[in-house]
Amino acid sequence: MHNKKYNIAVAGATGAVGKEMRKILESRNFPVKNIRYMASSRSEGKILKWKDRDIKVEDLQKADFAGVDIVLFSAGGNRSKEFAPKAVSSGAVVIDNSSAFRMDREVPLVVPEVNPEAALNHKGIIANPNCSTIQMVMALKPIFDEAGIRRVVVSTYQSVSGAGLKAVDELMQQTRDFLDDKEIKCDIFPYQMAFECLPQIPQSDAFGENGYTSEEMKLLNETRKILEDDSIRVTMTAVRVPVIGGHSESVNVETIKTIKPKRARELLSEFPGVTVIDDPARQKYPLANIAWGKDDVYVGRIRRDESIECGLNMWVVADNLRKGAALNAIQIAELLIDRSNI
Ligand code: 25A
Ligand code: L14
Repeated sequence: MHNKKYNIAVAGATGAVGKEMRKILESRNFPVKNIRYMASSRSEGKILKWKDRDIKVEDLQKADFAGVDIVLFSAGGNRSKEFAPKAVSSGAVVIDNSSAFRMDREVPLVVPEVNPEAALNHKGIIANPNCSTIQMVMALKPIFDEAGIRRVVVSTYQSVSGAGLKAVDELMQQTRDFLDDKEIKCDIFPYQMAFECLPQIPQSDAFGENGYTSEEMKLLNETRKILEDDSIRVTMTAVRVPVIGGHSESVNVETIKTIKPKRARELLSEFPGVTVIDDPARQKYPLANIAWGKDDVYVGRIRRDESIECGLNMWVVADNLRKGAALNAIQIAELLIDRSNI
């Protein structure tokens, strides 16, 4: 990296992902010259730290992006649609965590370990993929490069932190109320989330005409875009489980060429950002509680799919707010800086 420093803004700085962004920018020593935090009018004037400095949260609606080099957006799709173009016309590069622009042909969709080159063709906006997609493509990429992929069958076990801070509070409260024999209140989730699995993500407007949820369709469409292969077939079920942080996934891959579990383990171990935990004899496999707070994607339970000629099963776990959102976005910014694209 050069010695240049950058003016950064975080839009949605008070949210679950925004909070991780602030932590990660600090811990990775990101070359920050000046930093600004933006959120809704509810949070205007609130003081948040940047190292030992006090930073006042601005109302995104009123914010002027002049002089900002990079804006990290994580305030929901509607806010991105409204304010990202404004930031771009003031000369900033936008790295957007929402689904607003992901499938836009003009917008690169980037996981730096998987398709870094795509980022360099941006026209002002780069999209950060969905959390479940990111961890899955991290595990698929080395297998794809070695053996090709015909089809993927994925079921997700997604934590409530993906639905924001208020969703985490709701799970905690419901758990207490359940144990205390009190009435369970549901504001965010459509049903009781404590001690339950919900085959619906997100909480509202989830289902399309084909019966799949929008979260499920992201796993198909985003995977094809990132791996640049529209022939890959993907079928998926996305499930919310009462875990606070860390998404888990059962991933079944049908490859074009044979690949042995031992070889997959080797390739995955060598892949940057992936850690293999796979020792069935000692009951070692990835868990949400291992991944939570960490940067890597954890892969284990790697074994042959004995029902087909060429196939593998694996269990893939990552911190959905870090690699699934904030960390990946900041790695995209670092990639632009490294390649002198900004
Ligand atoms: O459905 P949408 O709109 O697409 O939103 C998607 C949701 O997904 C989360 C994010 O949740 C968002 O609500 N999200 C976004 N990207 C994600 C990703 N990649 C993601 N989740 C996982 N992976 P969140 O709650 O964690 O963060 C929301 C952030 O967006 C800011 N925001 C909301 N509306 C805004 C806005 N900013 C500008 N303009 C708007 N109209 C939001 O700011 C937050 O930073 P905030 O000011 O609402 O601060 C949140 C704090 O305020 C409390 N709070 C929230 N709502 C209320 C409230 N307090 C009182 N009354 C309320 N009605 C919260 O407790 C929190 O402390
Ligand atoms: O598309 O509610 O980035 O867990 C990520 C969080 C979609 C919803 C995205 C959740 C969102 C998802």
